[in-house]
Order: sequence, then C-alpha cells, then structure tokens
Amino acid sequence: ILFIVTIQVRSETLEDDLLFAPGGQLNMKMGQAKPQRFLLYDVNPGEGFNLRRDVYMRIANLVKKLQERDNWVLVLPPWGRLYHWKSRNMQQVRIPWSTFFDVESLNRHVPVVEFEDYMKITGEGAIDEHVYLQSYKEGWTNGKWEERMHERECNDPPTYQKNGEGKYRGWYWGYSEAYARNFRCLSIQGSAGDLAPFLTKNITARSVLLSRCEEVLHDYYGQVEYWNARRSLRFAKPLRDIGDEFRRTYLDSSDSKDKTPILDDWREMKPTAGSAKGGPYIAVHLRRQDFARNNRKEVASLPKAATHIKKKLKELKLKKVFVATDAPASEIDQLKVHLKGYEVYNYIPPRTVHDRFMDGGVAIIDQWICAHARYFIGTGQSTFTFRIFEERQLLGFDTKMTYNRFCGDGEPTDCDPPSVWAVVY
Ligand code: GFB
Repeated sequence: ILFIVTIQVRSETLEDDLLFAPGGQLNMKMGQAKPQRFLLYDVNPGEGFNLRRDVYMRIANLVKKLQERDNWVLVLPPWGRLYHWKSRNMQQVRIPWSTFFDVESLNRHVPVVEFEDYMKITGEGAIDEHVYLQSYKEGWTNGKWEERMHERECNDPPTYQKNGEGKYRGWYWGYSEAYARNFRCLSIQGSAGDLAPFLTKNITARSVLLSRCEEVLHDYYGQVEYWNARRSLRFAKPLRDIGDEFRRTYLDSSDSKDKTPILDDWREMKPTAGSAKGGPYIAVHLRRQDFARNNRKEVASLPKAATHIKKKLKELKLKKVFVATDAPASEIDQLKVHLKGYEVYNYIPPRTVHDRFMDGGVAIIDQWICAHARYFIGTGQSTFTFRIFEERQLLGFDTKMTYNRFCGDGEPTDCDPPSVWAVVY
C-alpha cells in the first residue's frame, strides 16, 4: 500500500500526563507509559443508528491494533442529527454515548472517552489532523477491487473550510468551539486495520479524526475480535431496566424464568446456543417508513406480516406478540385488527422516558424487548433487525428462534432466510 509521507510535529503538552484507566477515570501516569494519542471518527451523516454501531466496531478494533504500538484512546463521536430521529420537541444533538451505551463495557474492549472529556483533557476543541476518507474517483483498477490507500485531492469540495485564523471549521457534532488544524483527503479501499500504518508512521499528530469511516470494512468479519467489540457494545443499564420492566409488566418475562441472565462483565458471559428460553411472546421488527415507501421487495404488507405472525403464534402455542416498529400509529392499529384474538403490545414511552432518552433510547428499548422473546421475526436488509439477531445470540438463543424474517410482498413465502453468524468466543 502506497501513500505520501507527511510528517507533523507532535504537540507534546502537559496533558500527555493524563491517562485513562478502564472505567474512564483519569489517572496520572507513572512515568513509563507512552504519551496518549486520540483517534476520533465519524460516519456519513446520512447513515442510520444501527449501521453506525457496526462502524464503531470496525474503529474500536482499529484502536485495538493501534494500541500494540502506541497509547491510543478512541474518542466517541457524539450522537445527533440522525435522519430517522423525527421527534420535534427535543434537541437531539450532542448526545453522549453514555445515554445509549454502557461506556464501562466499551472500555473493557478498548479505552474510550466521550468527546466532551476529550475537550477537557486537551483543554480545547482542537483536532490536530482531520483525514476525510473517500473512494477512488476513477473507481476500481481495471474493474477489480484491491486494497489500496493514497492521499488524494478531495473528490468533492469539502464542507470543512479554513477560516482567517487558519482553523478548519465545519460540522463537528454541533460543537461550535471544535475545529481542525489540518485537513486532507485519503482515498481508500480496504479494512479499518489497514489505516494502522498510516496513523502510526505517516501521521505523528496527537489527535486524528477520520471522517466517513463507513468506507472501511471490518478486519475480520465474524471472528473473535469482531464479536468482542460487539459484546462490549452493551446498552446503557437504565434503558435495559426500562425494557425489563415492560417485559415483567406486560409479557410475563423475566431473566430468571426466561434463562437470560446478564453478568456484569461481558467478558465472562459465554452462554451456549440454545440455553436461553425467552419470554412467552413472539417479537417482531416491522420496518416501515422509508422501507415501505420505497417499495423494497423485502417489505411485507401488513396483512402478509400478520399472517406470518399468526402462523408462528399457533405453532408455538403463544398468545402475545410484541411489535417493534417505526410505523405510524394508524398502521399499528391496522396490524392489530389483522391480529384480532391475540394480545398485541408495542412500547409507547412515557413523556419522562422520551425526554430523557429521546428517539434513540426508545428504539433501544424496543430492541431489548425483541431480544428477549421466545421467537423473533425481523425485516430483511434492516440493520435494526441485524443488531437484534446479534443481541439474541449473545443472550444464548438458538439461531432457529432468531434468524427469521418476513418475506416481502415481492418475494416467495419461502424466501431466503437471513445468514447466520455464530458467535466466536
Ligand atoms: O437503525 P437504522 O439504520 O436501521 O435506521 P435500518 C432506522 C431508524 O428508524 C432506527 C427508527 O435507528 C430508529 O430510529 N426505527 C426503525 C425504529 N425501526 C424501529 C423500531 O422498531 N422502533 C423504533 N423505536 N424505532 C436504514 C437507514 O435503516 O435503511 C438508512 O439507516 C436507509 O438511512 C436504509 O434508510 C434503507 O437499517 O432499518
């Protein structure tokens, strides 16, 4: 892999003496440790929440690799401005990861820090190097995909522009005080780990932001580090608690009855496939909105989805179905009519929950309840569904009770099932 060598003087400052311990607390370094370096990253603004979770795993494993050489910390990009978060009466921006995820769990895989803490540590919102990842303007070489990486002119005029003070300004998660000192574009075809030599040898800056990280792939999809990163990506405890309370109240479901115990440390949790029983309900993820509007072939009409649900409820001798969906209330009502005679539940957050956890948190509660059902049916091609598949595997469900999806109206009723990825511990 070729790239142009650019050397930058590393800003050694007093803050180099700050170290992070697992759990995120600041510790003073004892003298022997290498100076800290910070990797920040971001994803194409158009991407949804659950693809972003996948990109997190790719970058977390890049940091894991970087740590073999230097003392790198991953800076978590604040959440916000997501296309699907439509609730109007709240500011859904500058949201820390701790609102949605258990940051201590993340820290057990690689050291992470929230962006606001990064600003406190470095004393300002400055990022030394902003590297904007992009594809190759000319496409693949002779129609063939091969791993490569080159510093190039930007394919499109960057939205990040240098101001009169020599600071690059643009969208840095809604923090007006944040800026970059340098900006460049890097064309890349490859996996996240391919960036390690570039970050350790070509760049010596203390903090580097990689934009458009969806451009890079997983190093080892489905392998042990992939699953370690995934296992560390636990939902925040308050959200799990809300989901658990809903399960207990409406679905007669609890961890002890359902055989889905949670250990505090994900590294100790290795349930065998099939050990989880799940609550006495079927859960479905019915992705509507843009999926339905665009007539995607994998989207089932409401009557077709209802027929599938009823068949499974009869087969499993269950009466309750939990529906996670982004559908408007009118469609949920229609579905309920089609499922007459069965108990249909969906999670409607009380105002206090919605205000505190916003649209992202409500979606997580839905995913958590789906993850604990006896049987799950998802929507094909939805990353929201994919993350539920994984969550259920990590709880110890049999893949047959998990990897199921609705067949779209444009597909046969025995459409291809989703691909199964066994957990590797
Ligand atoms: O998560 P996500 O990327 O999944 O985006 P897909 C869908 C978003 O819609 C979620 C909301 O993050 C939620 O905000 N949503 C979807 C839901 N289903 C539910 C649900 O059951 N409950 C709740 N509470 N919210 C991708 C999009 O969506 O599909 C891309 O990210 C594009 O932008 C692509 O539209 C076609 O993978 O399903």
